[in-house]
Amino acid sequence: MNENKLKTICVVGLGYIGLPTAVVLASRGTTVIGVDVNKDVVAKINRGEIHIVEPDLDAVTARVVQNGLLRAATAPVAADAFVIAVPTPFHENKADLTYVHAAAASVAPVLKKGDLVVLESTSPPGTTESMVTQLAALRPDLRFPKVGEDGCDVHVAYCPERVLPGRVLVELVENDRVIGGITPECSARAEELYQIFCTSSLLKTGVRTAEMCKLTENSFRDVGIAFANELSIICEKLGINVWEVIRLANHHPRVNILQPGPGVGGHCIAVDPWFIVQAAPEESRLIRTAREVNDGKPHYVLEKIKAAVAGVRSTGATPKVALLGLAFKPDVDDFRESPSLHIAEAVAAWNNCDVLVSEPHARELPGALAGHKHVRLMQNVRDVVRDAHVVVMLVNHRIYKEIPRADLDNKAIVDTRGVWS
Ligand code: SAJ
Repeated sequence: MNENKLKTICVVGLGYIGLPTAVVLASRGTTVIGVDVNKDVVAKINRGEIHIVEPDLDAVTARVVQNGLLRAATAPVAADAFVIAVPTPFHENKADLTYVHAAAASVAPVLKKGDLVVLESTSPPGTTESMVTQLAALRPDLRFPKVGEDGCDVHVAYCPERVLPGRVLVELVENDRVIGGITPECSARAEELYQIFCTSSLLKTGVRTAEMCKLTENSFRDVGIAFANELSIICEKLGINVWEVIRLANHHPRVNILQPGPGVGGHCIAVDPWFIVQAAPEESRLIRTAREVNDGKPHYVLEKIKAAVAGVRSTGATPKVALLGLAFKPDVDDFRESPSLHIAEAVAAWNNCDVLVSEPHARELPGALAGHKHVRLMQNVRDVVRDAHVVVMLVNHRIYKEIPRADLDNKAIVDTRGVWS
């Protein structure tokens, strides 16, 4: 049972973060109202079903909806705390805060003295304070917190999510959380919320530090991957096996190089560093360059495929190209910002070869791959490879370990993940 003072919590935005957060809070005995503007999502959740793919989330959702602790609605209702977990997309080199401001506007009418509002969406530094300014304008009858001042009617904090898709229910509970209140009193209030379900450390800090912390974590990873990707291009030029170099270098006790790949995908690491660049363009030279290196990697891979296709064509045959994997990383069914999908779409658009696609997590061809006569999605992995002249390893899904090395004999191989290198 929830012995906490926060008995009723409204979670605004029922996506990849908001829904699991709402479900986990409800599973601890809190009454949760999940809010989403999408009526279909709301109806589905109220039937005890889910609209995203995440291990075990379906069973826990069904249980908390059935026992009445979670219900979904299209608008916020009065509650003790409000968690905002809506998307912050990146448009024209700027963070688009439309959804954050719309969520804050929807919460404003039901706020009362003593409430807590926590923003979880990945945001450029200063966003939470701008949300407070907005709330204060909408509710002049309530006193909102100010950095460096004591006292307020409604506490406000920023607390970024840091969960890895595929492990969300575990990481929500076990990952340490950074909590940045507008004031220390706000941080303490927000800490009470995360105490409901977190078994990990709750680290309190200032609001802008918390916002920057999330961006820093993903930029750190992006810079690390860019280093690996640049290294792969350098080693190729010098005729050196990059995978062996990394494996050996990582034996050094203070070296831990990440893995090269076809580029960086997903909706976080490929986006969040731009929020830092936006905030300090002149100063963010390394972070910007890392983004450019990672964004450039698919073009490099495409040049290699192009050369392999030209090689087959010079023998008079119609080239058949096998593309293994379309997801943004191994063993997930998520194609958002996937460099592998972009590479596949570009190869399909050349219109000069047969394209055999393997993606164990797709029942039909996603994106712009659909509708081409010369592009086929094939279920059996060995068949895809058998029929091809050129085999391109794009995503090292577990299932590809089943491909015997002998199946690749006499084929041109473009291995972006080092599976066969
Ligand atoms: N990748 C490589 N080489 C590597 C590691 C990853 O090329 O060595 C590529 C992947 O193939 C993928 C991309 O990078 O295309 C991102 O994958 P990821 O597993 O590094 O990260 P995400 O996007 O699934 O999740 C990240 C996580 N952040 C960090 O690890 C710092 C997660 O903890 C965050 O919660 C999430 O972003 C988020 O929501 O911000």
